[in-house]
Amino acid sequence: MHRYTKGQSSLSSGLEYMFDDLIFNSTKGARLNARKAVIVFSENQLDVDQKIYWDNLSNQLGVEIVFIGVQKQTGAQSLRVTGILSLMYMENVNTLKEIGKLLGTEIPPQCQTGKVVYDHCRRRCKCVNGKLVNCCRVRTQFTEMTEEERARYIQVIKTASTNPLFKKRYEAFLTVHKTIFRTGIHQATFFLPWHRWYILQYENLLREIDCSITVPYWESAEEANDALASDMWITGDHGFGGNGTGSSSCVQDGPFRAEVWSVIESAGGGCLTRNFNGRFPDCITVMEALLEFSNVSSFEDFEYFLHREFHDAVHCVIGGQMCTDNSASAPEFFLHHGFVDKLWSDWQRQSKEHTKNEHFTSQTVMMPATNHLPKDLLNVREQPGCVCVQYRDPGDEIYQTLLAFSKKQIEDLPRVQLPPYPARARKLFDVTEKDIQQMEKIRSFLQPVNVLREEELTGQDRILGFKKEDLAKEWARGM
Ligand SMILES: [Cu+2]
Repeated sequence: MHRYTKGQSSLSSGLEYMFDDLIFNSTKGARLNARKAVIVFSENQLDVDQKIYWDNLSNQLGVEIVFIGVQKQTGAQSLRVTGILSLMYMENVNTLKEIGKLLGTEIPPQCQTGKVVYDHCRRRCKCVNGKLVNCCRVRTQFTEMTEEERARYIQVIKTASTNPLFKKRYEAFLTVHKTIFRTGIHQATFFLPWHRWYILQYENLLREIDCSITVPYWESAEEANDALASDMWITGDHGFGGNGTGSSSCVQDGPFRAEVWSVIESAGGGCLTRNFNGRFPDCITVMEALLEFSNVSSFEDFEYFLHREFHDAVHCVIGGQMCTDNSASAPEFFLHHGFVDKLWSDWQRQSKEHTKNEHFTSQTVMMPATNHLPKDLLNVREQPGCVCVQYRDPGDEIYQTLLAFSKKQIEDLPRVQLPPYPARARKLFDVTEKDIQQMEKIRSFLQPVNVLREEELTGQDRILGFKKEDLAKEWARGM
């Protein structure tokens, strides 16, 4: 049976289940010679055009049309239904909303042209002539999500990793990253598009469990000097748990603690491990890199910064499995990669040439373990399977303030010096002497003009790597 759902009347799985019941169970044996049927819920009159449409469908294609009136006053007369159509009623149900309630789901709100509407899978859509169009999955900053949303995301990961229905595929999928770790996916050739593809596949898997899920991102740059201080690592059901402890570095608290959760077989099947150590580039530096290397021709420098200085460093500052080729088995992997992908998309959205730059469009070799060329993943809004993704910018004061500053203002902000590239990352990501030289060149652009010493910072400033007060001062000066 093929189901077609149109516009705001898209149907929840609960309703679909009811249809199955209605069509198949009430007419015994019908499954053997199934007929085409369209079921229309309506609480209003149908307009004339729609009636012609249904009549045509019925007469020309032999499709059976079943109308279900859900309002007390909805009768054959008001629906303008004629002889060829069937009409049924739902007793004691007066509105579509009530059907939703009855089935524990929600009927999407009325679609008014020009309005932004979220569909039943929480995709952000535009409403045009009663139809939901340009629907996009929205990925948000993890620590800005509500506690309930965070807990739900974590619960879905736990279902995928433990429920026999998903476990095998979940494990096989995460093992791919390890299997092909050294086949170019961590070199500039494939790094960004391959990981964008990987996040998408992971998200697709999680959405089989709960279609409202998207993979959040962790905006780690605002906690660059003390990553462990982030709300990412709280121990309730809405955090990823804290640092590893003891000589094993096993995580002993939170939803992924050793007692209740293990990493996949291919990663050894033991406890999740973490071993926080060191720091990575702060959010001023990240913003500066976006501005400093903003030209299409500077893509390679931007990629180098994002990839080596930022991505590699965060992996190894968290440590444990995150700093090994088993990194994908750590649940935070995808939130870290989500942020890297978001930063790439920030750089890309400057222009069409930025989105489809030659570095990738010129490549003619398929990416490892995929049926895709790098160019298939260049537009976040047009990913394989017609998936549109949108990153919602962080809403916090610091991010929003930095966003409003000029390049010169950003450069002048006092902050601590860039940390050295972690020695642990050098081996893991096969970083060569030539790479190190390239990094030195990029670093020379990004080192602060006005240097702060770490000892000068306390409280939140110590976590940030700069003084929040300096941001406020600069803001006031610029007004
Ligand atoms: Cu990777």
